[in-house]
Amino acid sequence: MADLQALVDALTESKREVVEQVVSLTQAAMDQEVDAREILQDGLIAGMNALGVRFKAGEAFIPEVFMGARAMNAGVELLQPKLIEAGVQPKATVVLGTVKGDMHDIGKNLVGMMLKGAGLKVVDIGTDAAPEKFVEACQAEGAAVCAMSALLTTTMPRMGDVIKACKDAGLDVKTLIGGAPITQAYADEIGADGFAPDAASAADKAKELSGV
Ligand code: B1M
Repeated sequence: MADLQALVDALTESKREVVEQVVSLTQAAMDQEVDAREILQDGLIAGMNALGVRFKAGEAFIPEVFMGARAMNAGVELLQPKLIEAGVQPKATVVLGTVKGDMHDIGKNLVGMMLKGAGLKVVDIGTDAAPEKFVEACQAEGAAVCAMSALLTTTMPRMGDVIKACKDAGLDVKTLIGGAPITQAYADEIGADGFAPDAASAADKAKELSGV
């Protein structure tokens, strides 16, 4: 019997050797012919969720989350052919970017990793992204959620511009915002559908907003 709990534990603890551990535990589960969806859901995603909980509680830090995300990506890569065979599709698509005028991307990248860890497809449009770029990507990808990051008080207002551009384009998309200066009060003020204070909460919120 494959030990998916060991996979969950390796990701939750996210120690220095987590990438090697996850690759070898994923391979072992595949060798024992455990269903790829089970390995993904009950091993990799469950482990990343647990690491997210530790991160939110201040028990794990950015390096552990980055390593965990790298390990998760390595595991998913290994599983990919089996997942395709099993017809596994991401649950929903999130377009993610840092708004116009803002080059900060460390937090955004962390959010992207947690979203992927939650089984969502992430279309990362990078930094300094104009409202039209968000709209085009949401249209092209049929995104359920348009997610924006801003780190500067001077670029926060660009989030309102993106929300307006999505509405003007008639998009059926929920908007999610976050970043160091952003608060729930600000989200309410500009009419965003959701706010998340950190990467793990962003994944929870994106799932809630996309209804998956
Ligand atoms: Co900049 N910078 N920076 N900077 N920088 C800050 C943000 C600043 C607070 C530093 C300071 O003065 N104390 C300050 C902003 C002040 C303000 O507006 N109130 C500042 C400034 C002023 C500037 C420049 C203007 C400096 C200058 O040139 N004079 C300039 C602006 C450039 C630009 O963007 N146009 C600038 C440049 C840079 C660097 C390029 C040097 C570098 C960025 C490198 C990069 O990102 N690739 C940089 C850095 C590293 C920082 C600090 C030190 C760290 C930011 C960071 O990555 N934190 C920052 C000071 C600080 O925060 N202590 C600072 C770690 C990251 C994991 O956290 O991004 O907050 P964070 O993400 C969190 C949450 O906010 C949340 O989840 C993440 C983790 O859980 N979150 C979301 C983020 N996005 C989310 C989206 C969501 C939900 C949650 O939903 C979609």
